[in-house]
Amino acid sequence: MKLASLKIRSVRARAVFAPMKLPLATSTGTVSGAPLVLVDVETDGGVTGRAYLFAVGRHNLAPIVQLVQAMGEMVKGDALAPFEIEKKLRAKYTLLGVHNIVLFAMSGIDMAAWDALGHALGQPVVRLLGGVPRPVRAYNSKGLGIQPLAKLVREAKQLLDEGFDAVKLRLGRPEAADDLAAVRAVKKAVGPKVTLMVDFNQGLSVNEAIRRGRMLDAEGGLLWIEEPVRADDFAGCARVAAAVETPIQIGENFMGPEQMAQALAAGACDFVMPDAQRIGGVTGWMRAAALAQAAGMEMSSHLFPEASCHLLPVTPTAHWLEYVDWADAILQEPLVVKNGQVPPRERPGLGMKWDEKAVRKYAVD
Ligand code: SMN
Ligand code: MG
Repeated sequence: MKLASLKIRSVRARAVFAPMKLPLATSTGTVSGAPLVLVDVETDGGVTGRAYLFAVGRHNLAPIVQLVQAMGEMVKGDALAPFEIEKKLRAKYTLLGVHNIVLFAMSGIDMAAWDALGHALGQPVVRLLGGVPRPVRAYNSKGLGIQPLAKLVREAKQLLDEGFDAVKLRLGRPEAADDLAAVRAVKKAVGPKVTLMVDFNQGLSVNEAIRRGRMLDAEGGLLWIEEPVRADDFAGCARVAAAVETPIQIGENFMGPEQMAQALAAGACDFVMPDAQRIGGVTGWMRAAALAQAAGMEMSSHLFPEASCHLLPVTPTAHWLEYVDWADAILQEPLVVKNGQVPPRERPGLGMKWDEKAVRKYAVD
């Protein structure tokens, strides 16, 4: 298919609230369902590109849908060229600010546009980016929220039985000793071969993060400590990273590669884990990957496993894929994980097709 004749005809955005098998209780809020915005970029050539966005809360669906639709009007008739689309939309939103849900909407259009390119060329997005589909190491990030220890331990075993050898615990209980007890209980139950990460979801002050970080250093055996303090407090996070031995992981809240560059300049962390919808889709991810490469820093993904399994194989410092199944309910062929890896996928684009029956069932007006 000739790309030169491939123009955007319309952009469709639909809201769904998909059921979640395991709710996730973090120190700063609970997620118990998946509010998703489905983005369809339709082209004159009859090719459609698809991507979804995660709205975090149901109440955020409507404004994100409206932003995607407004941006869709702006790019109607334009070439199916993600670089050009990003440049145009960024310019249109400069005075408002390219942050948060504005950036989510741009990222959704970007990912759907890359998916459409993949379909037009009959190639997976990883190949368009110069890579080859490869198995990607993944940890199971469903569940393991803040909950009673017996339930936590049962859930950890169950999540590993799904074919993983790595899981992430959410910490940030009111008492540090209770966090330590949770880590110990899970470590004891799963044994030393399992990789464990922990996530405070921004719940601590800088001083408390240093105190709990040192406590976890002494306990040992954790691959990373994630988001100990407020996501945009790079100076504070740098103090934590300097004081704590266990690597500090941040990045799910980087608003574009520009903010990631600021975090790196501040020495805020040891590892990064951008989120496809906050970093600017496929286009933003590739820029972030170059920053991580220049910094010599391991880069993992946050959510969006379907897109991330195309992105990590072209990330020079690729680390771990975060696996969740939150879009499974509306996908025709959800991602599978075997032996702790997402196997290579050869289907075109990002490889997602909507299960339209499920989309109707979970639709939100
Ligand atoms: C997380 C992800 C999505 C919603 C809430 C919390 C968590 C993670 O920080 O890293 O998985
Ligand atoms: Mg996190």
